[in-house]
Amino acid sequence: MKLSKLFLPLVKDLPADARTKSHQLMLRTGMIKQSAAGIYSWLPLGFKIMKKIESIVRDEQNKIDAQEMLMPTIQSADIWKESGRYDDYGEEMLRVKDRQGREMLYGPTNEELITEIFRTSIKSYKSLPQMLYHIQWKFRDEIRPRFGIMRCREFYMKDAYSFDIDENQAKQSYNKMFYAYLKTFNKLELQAIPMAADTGPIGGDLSHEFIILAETGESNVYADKKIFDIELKNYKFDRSSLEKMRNDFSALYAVTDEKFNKNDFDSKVKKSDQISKKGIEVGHIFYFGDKYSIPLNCLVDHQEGKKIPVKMGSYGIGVSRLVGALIEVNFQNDIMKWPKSVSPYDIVIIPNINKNKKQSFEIAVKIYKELKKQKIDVLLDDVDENMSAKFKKHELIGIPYQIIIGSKSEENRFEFKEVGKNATLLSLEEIKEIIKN
Ligand code: 5CA
Repeated sequence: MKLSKLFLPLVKDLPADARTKSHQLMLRTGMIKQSAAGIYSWLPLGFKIMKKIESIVRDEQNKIDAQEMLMPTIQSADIWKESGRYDDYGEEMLRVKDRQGREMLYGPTNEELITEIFRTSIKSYKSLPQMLYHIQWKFRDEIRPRFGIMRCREFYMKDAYSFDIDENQAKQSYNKMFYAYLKTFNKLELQAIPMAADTGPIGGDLSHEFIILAETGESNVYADKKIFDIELKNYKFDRSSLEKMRNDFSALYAVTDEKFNKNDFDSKVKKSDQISKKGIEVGHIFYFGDKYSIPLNCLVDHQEGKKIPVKMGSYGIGVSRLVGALIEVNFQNDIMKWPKSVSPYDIVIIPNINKNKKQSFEIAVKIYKELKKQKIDVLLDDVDENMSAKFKKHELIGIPYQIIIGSKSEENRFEFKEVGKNATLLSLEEIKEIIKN
């Protein structure tokens, strides 16, 4: 892609409410545009990054054999009346009427709808366990939407639902998801801490939030820093190893405000190991047994011939919120560097048009074509502006690798720079190798 053709509406004047790094950067680089309070359009740059995050989330769900599907955003109020949550959910739920006067709503989550689908489709214990997920827009009429897409009203979520015959099996599903979440966040180069959590309007008695430490986070986090020493690679994907993994995490103190108790914290964690910081919740998982299957009558035939309610859990990841979380973590000293796995482009070529303009540009185009041929997703900065303006712009766009064509480049060796590191002179072959690895 040529930068001159990219739809990248850079914004200089930020609204007063843009106070966090992620909100500011996303507006400045034209990743998003607000269309109403807490509702945003995702413009090409932001959308591309979000889609890459989505694809990593999807891969890790598929790896644990969760099956992807797609439920609608608009749901009938009837099933929510069956579960009892239609009234309980309160003003966060956006309620609408269709032309026949039927009560509908924009889904804030999907426990009811998936249970309704399941109860009419699966009749026997032999079809269990099942794990289904979708990645779909949600709407919650948050009382105070803020921080851009971090706490907005319409947001993009991966939500998965597990169905098991008994509590024991359901907890195995929970552990699998726990593992998949840690893998997902690792791939995004984020260190997520699983924390014992309250269950809120979703319900149930077992729940973990996955939290990324960041100054602008909304949650207060209290944890034992030994939790960072637990390494996922030490666990296998089998029942007992996954159980051990969850127990190892649970043995260390890690909670947010709602579960915080100062006496416990001080008695369980020695002072020098205490972390007391802010964090961003990027995922939340729940085991709630038959909270929905009983009222919605979601039963399966059991071995002894009697019908029993399935045991369920639900598992959410804030896919759109993750875009902001990655910025909060990676935007340092006014320089953004996307993790390679989600960067909008693999590399950017910046010809020095201050000197030997025509020649630099010709070399840049040649390299651009060559990298494209190799299926490397490359951005060519062909905009006619001075070098300092160019560098400033790329410090915000955050592509991790740059080729700078200018005075320092030799005939067949070019100035190559990984953001945050010193530039080196490399041949195109060497550059290709680095990008491909
Ligand atoms: N049904 C469950 C699990 S599928 C559920 O809805 N859980 S949740 O309420 O915790 O939401 C899951 C994730 O969505 C959160 O961890 C958070 O990352 C994201 N999220 C929730 N509310 C918002 C919001 N207003 N704006 C952006 N992301 C949000």
